Amino acid sequence: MLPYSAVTPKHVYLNRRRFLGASLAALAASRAAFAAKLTAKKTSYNAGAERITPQKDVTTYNNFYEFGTGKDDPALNAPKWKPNPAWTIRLEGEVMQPKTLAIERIMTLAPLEERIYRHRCVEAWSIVVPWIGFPLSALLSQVQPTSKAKYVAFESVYDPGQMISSRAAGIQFPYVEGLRLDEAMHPLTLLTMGLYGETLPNQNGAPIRLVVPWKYGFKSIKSIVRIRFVENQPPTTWNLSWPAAYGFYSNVNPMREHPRWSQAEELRLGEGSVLRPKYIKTQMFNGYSDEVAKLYSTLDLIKNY
Ligand SMILES: Nc1nc2c(c(=O)[nH]1)N[C@H]1C(S)=C(S)[C@@H](COP(=O)(O)O)O[C@H]1N2
Ligand SMILES: [Mo]
Repeated sequence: MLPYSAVTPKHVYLNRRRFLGASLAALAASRAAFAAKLTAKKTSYNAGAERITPQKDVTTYNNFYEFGTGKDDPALNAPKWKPNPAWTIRLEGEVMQPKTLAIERIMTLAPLEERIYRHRCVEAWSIVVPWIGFPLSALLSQVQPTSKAKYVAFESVYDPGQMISSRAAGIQFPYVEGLRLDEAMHPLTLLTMGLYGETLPNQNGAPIRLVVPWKYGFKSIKSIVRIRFVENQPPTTWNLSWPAAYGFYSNVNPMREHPRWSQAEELRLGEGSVLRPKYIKTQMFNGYSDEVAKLYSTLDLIKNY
């Protein structure tokens, strides 16, 4: 794994500059420096010999329903979005003392790492992405949960003036997700601010999103503004919209079919060709069994999908 300790102060500085609205030239320079550091320290995390998906596929074919339901809508519509430059995340609920943290402060909570993760969308396509971030646990440990806290509920930003309506999207906004507290604290669960050596493009969940690599992609909630510690399993957007298809856990599981399609295989984006698309076998927990299977040792994973 990539230890960023050597370059952290510079990163912190560069990121501050970026979020405080540095000039365009300084921004370009800081991005270049940021990218250069990352290339120098590139580390693969658990992706084996798999190829990193071309950046273009990752940023132009995806889901961000707030900007439209087509796979090319986020790349078409999200770049115009102006996320609040004074972005904050509110930590609240079953905690001793709720806290609101500014993005600049959040960036300093732990050394940034580059992690190459497989990402498996429930719609049976997959990508391999070099994310930049650090474990979510570094943020969660900024507050002290009460003994009642068993789950963590996440909420995305919703700006009706710049995003489509719930009715048009067919799902509830703001987009909400949830994890069990032990899943949220797991070292693989990444709070993510960048990809491919750059800050997150809007369509991938700027300025800060979750990446939970052993679960279907929709658990990786984008553009987070609120995190609530709760006692009971919280509602999640896709579960509310179609409970038979989308459960709370949504661990990648090739044995458990979606009502409309098999989950045994996935289309790897950016490889193969139109005539010969590359399909590969989907792995249990998306290939992260060694790390996470023990979290579910007492659960029936067909019932608890
Ligand atoms: N707020 C919000 N978060 C979201 C979504 C969304 O529509 N809105 N889509 C999810 C789905 S279905 C997937 S596959 C991933 C896609 O992440 P990526 O675009 O970075 O690949 O984001 C997830 N997070
Ligand atoms: Mo997805």
